[in-house]
Amino acid sequence: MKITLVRGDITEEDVDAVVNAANSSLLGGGGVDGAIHRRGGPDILDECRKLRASHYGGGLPTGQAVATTAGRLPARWVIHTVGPVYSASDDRSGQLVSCYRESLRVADELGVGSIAFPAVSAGIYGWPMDDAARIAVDTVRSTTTQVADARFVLFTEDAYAAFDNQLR
Ligand code: AR6
Repeated sequence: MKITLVRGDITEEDVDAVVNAANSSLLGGGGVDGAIHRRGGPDILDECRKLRASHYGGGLPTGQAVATTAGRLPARWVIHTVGPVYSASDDRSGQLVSCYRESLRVADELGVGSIAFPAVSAGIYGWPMDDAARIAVDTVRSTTTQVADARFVLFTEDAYAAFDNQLR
């Protein structure tokens, strides 16, 4: 698998699947989640509501992933995953690892060739960027998958630098 870094807005990526740093409700929020629903339009939320009414009545658990349409985004699918809220006293890194693994598992089920990830948990959920980058890069690198092209799309200079440091 080829892993690359992009500085920019994940909603503009021309890939098969874009990963959303969602919350358990699947009903939208700020950060990447807000941007994806704004740019992708109402079809994404419609499918999320259907998931809540069927399979995920209690919400999507932390560390899991589920796909919907990408609506008007250039991508074909959005893979929603719920990162853990950072805690200094409780090691939740296993859940963050799971977000990347599960997203790639769902991507494989869909036959995705290219995928774009944001820095899951490293915004509103407070995960320190260097550690978020280490977990993201190590996990995607070490996961067996059919996905050929994985991109990390970083919104800020700091995030880009942290991921660049890990990739070297
Ligand atoms: N493209 C790429 N990266 C972005 C974009 C974008 N358009 N916008 C923000 N980022 P966050 P979390 C970066 O907060 O920490 C939502 O309310 C951002 O700078 O989006 O997992 C959800 O509904 C940061 O580096 O996700 C949840 O409630 C990274 O993406 C909660 O936030 C992740 O920041 C999830 O928090």
